[in-house]
Amino acid sequence: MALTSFGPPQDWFVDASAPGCATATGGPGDPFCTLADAIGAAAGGDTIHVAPGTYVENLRLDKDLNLRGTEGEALTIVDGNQGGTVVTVCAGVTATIDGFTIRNGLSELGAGILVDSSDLSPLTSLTLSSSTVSDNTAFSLFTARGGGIAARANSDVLLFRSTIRDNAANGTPDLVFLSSAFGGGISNEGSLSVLECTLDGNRVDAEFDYSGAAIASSGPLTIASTRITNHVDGVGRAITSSGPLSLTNSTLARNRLLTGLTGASVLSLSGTSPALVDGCILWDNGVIFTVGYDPIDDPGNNATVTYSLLQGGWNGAGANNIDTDPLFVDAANGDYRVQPLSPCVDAGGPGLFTTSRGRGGNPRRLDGDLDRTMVVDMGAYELGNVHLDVSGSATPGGQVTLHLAGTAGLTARLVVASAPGELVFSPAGTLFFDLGSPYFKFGAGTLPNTLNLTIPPTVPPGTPTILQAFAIGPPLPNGKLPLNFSNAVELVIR
Ligand SMILES: [Ca+2]
Ligand SMILES: [Ca+2]
Repeated sequence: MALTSFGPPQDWFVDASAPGCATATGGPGDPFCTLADAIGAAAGGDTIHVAPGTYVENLRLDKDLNLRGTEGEALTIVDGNQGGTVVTVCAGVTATIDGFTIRNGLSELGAGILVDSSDLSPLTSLTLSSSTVSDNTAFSLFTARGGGIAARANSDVLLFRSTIRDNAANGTPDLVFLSSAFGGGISNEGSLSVLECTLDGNRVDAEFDYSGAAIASSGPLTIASTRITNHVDGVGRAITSSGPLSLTNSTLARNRLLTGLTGASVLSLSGTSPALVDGCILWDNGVIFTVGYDPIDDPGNNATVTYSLLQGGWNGAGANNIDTDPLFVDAANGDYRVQPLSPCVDAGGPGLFTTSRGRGGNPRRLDGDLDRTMVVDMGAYELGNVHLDVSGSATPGGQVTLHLAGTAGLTARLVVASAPGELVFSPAGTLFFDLGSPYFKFGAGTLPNTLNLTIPPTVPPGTPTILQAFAIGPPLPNGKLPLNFSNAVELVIR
């Protein structure tokens, strides 16, 4: 906690398109025009609700704040206009940011987001969820660090269900300066967790020294159910890590070299910290080695690789690894889910689960091959036999359309529930609603199927609604039925 108010936490409102916002008080129905006005008015612990719009601002969070993009990341944009870092989390602050796109920053350090802590400050914390950090550039004549995000020492950062893409850390190509660049997507000197995220298309380049097109990390680093693809680094290092590393159920693919250079390793480890790679896919990275210390399998290393698919294999500590095509659905067009006959389905490790969902929202452990044994898949995505999408008008009396995709011919059922929850239910997966709250279920035909659902006119606005489907497979020889739960779709009736 940096600054605390003496009253209860307050809510503030921002809407750039609201009439009269220039003289507003920031209360409900009287929103400010800018986030800076709301940050100035708020006290530590307050929450700022931001309506859709593009806010051309460079923000400094100098107290504990919660920023909420009310309509989500696609519609709520903070644009730094290349006028420095877009969002700075000041030393000692605890901040949460949910539902924003943060873009177009330009600075030496942390162009999109800078978590500006130090060994001399109190712990600085950021949770970034359901957000996108894109098209930011760290540039320096000397050392550029953290194109998308830079987290300095003594920070604790959680990235959750977010996308970090098309950011860059660049040094000058001028021969006069021996420039360096680290962390095109993210530079971490604190403690970083990246859960159910996508890192794609970040770059790093400089004259003298450069590494970590996706992530350059010297502190504790945890990555799970995350896709890390299409990065460009002169020596092929998508991730460089010298601290303790846990990399689980993630996909590293199509990370590339700068033209004409030869590669080392897509995951480059240094130092003696333990590194665990479990349940991952490392494939088609255009490098000579997959995981390594330059050179790979340095007997002095401290890495263990288990239940993973590695192109080129692995000769170090660990077991149950394979070297065969993962059968992505369509990697060239950005679809890194695996096909039903992939060797990665139900082939992950039995013991280690750090997220409840795969990237894309399916339960993290599903019985993909319908043999009634629920096993996590290798890679960032979990193959499921049923997927639910909802479109339409989630209003009292409105109608929504439910699109049930999945394995043709399976029997589908649907649950409509009123409170979120999380309960693993072997062998079917995870229920994402609370069984102790009201819910009802009904038959939903045969996959694939489309159904219309009318929302009762008596449902009050603001009511949360969770929809989840399940698929029932053909009976096994012992008469038992295989089951899969789908992703959950969470609606708020407005
Ligand atoms: Ca599975
Ligand atoms: Ca199975």
